Amino acid sequence: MTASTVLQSILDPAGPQAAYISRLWWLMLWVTTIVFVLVLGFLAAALLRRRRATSEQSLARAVVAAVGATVVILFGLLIASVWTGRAVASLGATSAVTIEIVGHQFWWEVQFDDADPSRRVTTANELHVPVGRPVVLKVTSRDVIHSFWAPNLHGKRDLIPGYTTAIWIQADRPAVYRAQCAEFCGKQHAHMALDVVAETEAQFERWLDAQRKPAAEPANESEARGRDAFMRRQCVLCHSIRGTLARGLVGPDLTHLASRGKLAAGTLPNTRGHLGGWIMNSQEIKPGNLMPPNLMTSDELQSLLTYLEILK
Ligand code: HEC
Ligand SMILES: [Cu+2]
Repeated sequence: MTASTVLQSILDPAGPQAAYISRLWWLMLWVTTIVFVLVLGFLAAALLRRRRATSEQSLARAVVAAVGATVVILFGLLIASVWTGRAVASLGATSAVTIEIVGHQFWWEVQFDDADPSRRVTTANELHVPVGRPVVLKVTSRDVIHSFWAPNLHGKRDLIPGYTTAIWIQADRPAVYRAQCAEFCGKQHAHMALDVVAETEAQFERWLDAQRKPAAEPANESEARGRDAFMRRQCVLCHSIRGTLARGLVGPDLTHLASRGKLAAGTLPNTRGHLGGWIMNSQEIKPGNLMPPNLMTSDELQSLLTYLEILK
């Protein structure tokens, strides 16, 4: 991964929508802070002057003025919030990169559609987008309600089973932005993260081209043994590796597993050691996730890892 990872925060906006949201946040913070300070100021003044008599008339005038100011301020904030809601709803662009995101317990399926099915790209837990271009995310869920939230880019959006909604984002500078499931979806909800990799147009096209290729073929005996192990075991029932017989749709597509930075929705760095641990018993690492443990000899595991590592 080339770009640096930035802190996951709504206060560090990296796109137009997030900028609107953070501006609203600052406006509300300042307005409420000023109101708070004023109220405390009046309270202190009232305590200090309590012995002096005040005419009923001036008291009534003060109350009316305070109620008036409250109404004006609340209306102001309401207008700002409705305006922000409208502004973030769309980028008003006529063309955009369209990407489908499907939430699963507890990982993200990412699909780049294409009229030509052979050019369609399916990946998981990593979303690549070109910098400076509007992107439409069509989001839905296969099981329960999840919520897509990349705070540096946009607000939250629920992923609802059987229902697709669109969310516009645009990343203005290259970096890796962390997104997180923001709607409690089960035991491993907290381990359901997604990296949004914003890169230059050229890098993005190169990445997309690489993802379009079918999986790498084994080049030696150990890699071939690893692939046999994968095809012989239940892995094929749940995972797809394009260009092979593995067509499972229960778990993440593994065609280009080795190109991803992390494993299991941001839970582990993608290294050989972590991959081995995950395959042997992912329940130790992410208890309650939907992949069963796999008992195998160390020989079989090593060749399986050697094979999975060529899936760049
Ligand atoms: C019953 C279905 C099932 C079987 C069988 C299964 N997996 Fe999985 N696998 C999953 C699911 C579901 C996930 C996503 C888990 C999560 O992140 O919550 C997953 C995740 C993974 C990941 C991480 C992928 C990523 O993008 O982070 C790897 C690698 C993997 N499985 C390899 C294997 C291998 C190798 C086998 C066979 C030895 C196997 N799996 C068998 C369902 C299965
Ligand atoms: Cu979730």
